[in-house]
Amino acid sequence: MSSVSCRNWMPPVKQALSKAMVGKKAQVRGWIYRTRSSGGIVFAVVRDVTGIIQVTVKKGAVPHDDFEAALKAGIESSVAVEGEVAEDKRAPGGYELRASSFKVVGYAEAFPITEYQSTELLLDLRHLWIRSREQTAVSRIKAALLRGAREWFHENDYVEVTPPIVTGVAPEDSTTLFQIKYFDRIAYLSQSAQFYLESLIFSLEKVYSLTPSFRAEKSRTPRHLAEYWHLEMEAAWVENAENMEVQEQLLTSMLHTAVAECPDELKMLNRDLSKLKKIEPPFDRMTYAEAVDYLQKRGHEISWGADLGAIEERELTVDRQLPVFVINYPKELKPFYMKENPEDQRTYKNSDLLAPEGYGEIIGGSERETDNEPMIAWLKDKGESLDNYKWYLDLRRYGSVPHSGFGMGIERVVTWVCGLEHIRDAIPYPRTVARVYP
Ligand code: NSS
Repeated sequence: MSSVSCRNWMPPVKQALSKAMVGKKAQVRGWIYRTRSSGGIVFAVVRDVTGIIQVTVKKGAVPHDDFEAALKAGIESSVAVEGEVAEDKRAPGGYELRASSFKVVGYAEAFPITEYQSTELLLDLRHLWIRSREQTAVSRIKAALLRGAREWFHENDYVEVTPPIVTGVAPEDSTTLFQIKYFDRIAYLSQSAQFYLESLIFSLEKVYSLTPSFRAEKSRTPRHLAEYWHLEMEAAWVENAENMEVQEQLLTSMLHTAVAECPDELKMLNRDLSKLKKIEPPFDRMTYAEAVDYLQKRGHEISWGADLGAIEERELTVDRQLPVFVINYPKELKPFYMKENPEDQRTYKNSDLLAPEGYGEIIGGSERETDNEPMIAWLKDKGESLDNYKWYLDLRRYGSVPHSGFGMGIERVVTWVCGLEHIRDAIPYPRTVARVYP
């Protein structure tokens, strides 16, 4: 319980201690990261938004109650400290705050996370684990990537739009839809905003959205979430070659923003900044047929028409430093809305962008079919109700234009940029087959 009113405190300095502050008064508010006491001194390392700061609380240098509070306060207790900045080589960062006042704002019970914990326990205690320095670094890098994306779209005249999450259509795969009871009928959680973005290009021409997408995929893999953040764009008058150029530029701009704004966070995650800095367009393009050929030569049992899974995508990218586009997939492997490739009618004008170092697919994109005839034939063939798609088919009936777009899985990008082993660490509260708690 609070033993001090925060209102009585001046806002603390939100910057790390530095040489210029030595001898000056400063205030710190934060949470105890670790603490020990010896011979009338408490050494409390306090964590705040700037990092960690060592605070020394000396008996006699603070009021008696403050010293008792410093002795009593355990890990994750929230504290407010005033004192003088001093240089000390042994302190993390080289500086410490010598307390003249030490108030506990909220005592913490014995913190349930200690050094070695199972993955399951850390997921059960996710609401506490997200305070960790690794998780904090990932959150900052993710925010920088998203800011980089928004800036790029803004500079290139795209309009951010807000498509619905509750929908009646399955743009990707009707077997991975989450059904919800929607008043007295069934509806679905969105798999992709694509169809809605397509409808908006007829007025805004260049649009994008950032929304949660939902996939009821039973697969427990290190790259699938049931709920992920989807950055999607759609543009009128754009063919697939230009669509890929947009992806290269957007992704590069996102990476450069993250490297510029979060170098310390990336280093803390052991990420080699020089690798990320080198990423610049153009990225290589290889056809699906070339990819199959490459895989066969490396001993993979794969033939034309088979999908590229995590293992194949790993092989295609493990030795690469730049992302690579795989283009022109066989029609059977991709959804019905894609435009046929006039140079090989067995394939579409589409691309998957694979991240380097073995990470694999981060973006799926294509030029879109502009005529209803092949789409209606496909839907009928699959036994889909044309009524559900009537509005989508209308888009081709009233002034159809060439257009393209793509969707980027934000947590896939974060997994790669942060060098994570599992996608669940790219989101504060991962939703997987086994988990909706906390
Ligand atoms: O299914 S996609 O490949 N394509 C679409 O949804 C298009 N309708 C997007 C568009 O053109 N507007 O998904 C796009 C990306 C894919 O490349 C992955 O990076 C990511 O979305 N994705 C996922 N991330 C995490 N977990 C899961 N389950 C997942 N599924 C796709």
